[in-house]
Amino acid sequence: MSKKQLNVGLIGYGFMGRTHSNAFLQAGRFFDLPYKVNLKAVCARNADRVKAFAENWGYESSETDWRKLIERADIDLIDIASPNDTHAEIAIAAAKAGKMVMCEKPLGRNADEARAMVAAVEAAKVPNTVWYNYRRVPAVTMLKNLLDDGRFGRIFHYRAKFLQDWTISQDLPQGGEGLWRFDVSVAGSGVTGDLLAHNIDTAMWLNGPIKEVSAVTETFIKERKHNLTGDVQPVGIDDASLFLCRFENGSLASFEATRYARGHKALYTLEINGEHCSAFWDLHDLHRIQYFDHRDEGIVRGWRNIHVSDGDQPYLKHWWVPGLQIGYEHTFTHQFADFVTAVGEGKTCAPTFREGMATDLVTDAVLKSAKTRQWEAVGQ
Ligand code: SOE
Repeated sequence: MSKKQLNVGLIGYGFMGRTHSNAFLQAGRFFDLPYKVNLKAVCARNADRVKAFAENWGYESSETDWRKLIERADIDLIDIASPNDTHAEIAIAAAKAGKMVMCEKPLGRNADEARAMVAAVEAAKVPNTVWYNYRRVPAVTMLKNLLDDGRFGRIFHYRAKFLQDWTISQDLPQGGEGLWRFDVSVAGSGVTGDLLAHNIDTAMWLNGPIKEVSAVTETFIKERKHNLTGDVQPVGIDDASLFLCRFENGSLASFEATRYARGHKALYTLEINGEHCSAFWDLHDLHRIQYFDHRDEGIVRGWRNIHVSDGDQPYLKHWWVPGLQIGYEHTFTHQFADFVTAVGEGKTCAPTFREGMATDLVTDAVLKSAKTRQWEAVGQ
């Protein structure tokens, strides 16, 4: 029997538009999905470039107005890969039109936007998910399984960092294509919403909700030329953001994100310390987990360096043969495969919009605490 069709309409063709398109193409080749996925249309404002993108990735058609894309009866799923200031409006309209919605992180520019998005998808009862892709690195998913097994015992500490260095130059303008992450009105915040949001999403998935935070942020370069106006304007984003927090399970944590750590391009690291075990993961070595179990026989006790590449480890039986590792782009393929599978089974796919909102509530508390210089409770 031939499979049911799932027609995708993508909005945005930047870096994330490419990672998502690759996932749409790969998922059905490596996973047994309940639907045949069709790349129906891609939408972006520049007609020539969106056509070229459609040709390159195999989309059947293109649009330059997202409202038209949402109105199309031949689209089942709207995927939002456009800048942060477009997420809420598009997601709410898509949900009202009865479309499934996938949205790039962060869900909203703040928790109020996220709340409205959650209300829209839940009222319309449409499948939804936020692309927090790092959950689906096999080594990170395996760590989640180890924690859920109860091997670690009580958790005491969590430590996470996301370090980059691409914005150090004073000459880099803000705003416009590729540089909208510098424009606070578009991005919502700087590294807090862009990088820490990843750390927070993974942390809460692994270690439960965050209760309260104490943060410090800094904007090192105070003014930059704006690409759209040509004027030198104040910079409204945070260039670095650090916070301490307490999880609901009583564990303590520290988080740090910056775009000013010379030499680091995308150094996402996390460590968790429990009563019996500790584990460490590093995006630059993404197929490995460093794992320590105090219950090992003393004479051989020590840190194990586990190469997560075997068929019985998460996602890997779908790829090559044992020992051959996979990489960054696969995390998006895993999320899309999980989403389509969940839709087929009438289940939700984590992180849902509601779970994405939980991260926005923490980033809001971080930004608030940096302003008030007080501990702030995470809102509801
Ligand atoms: C920023 O440089 C960025 O591209 C983020 O926006 C992504 O979410 C992150 O995965 C890599 O870095």
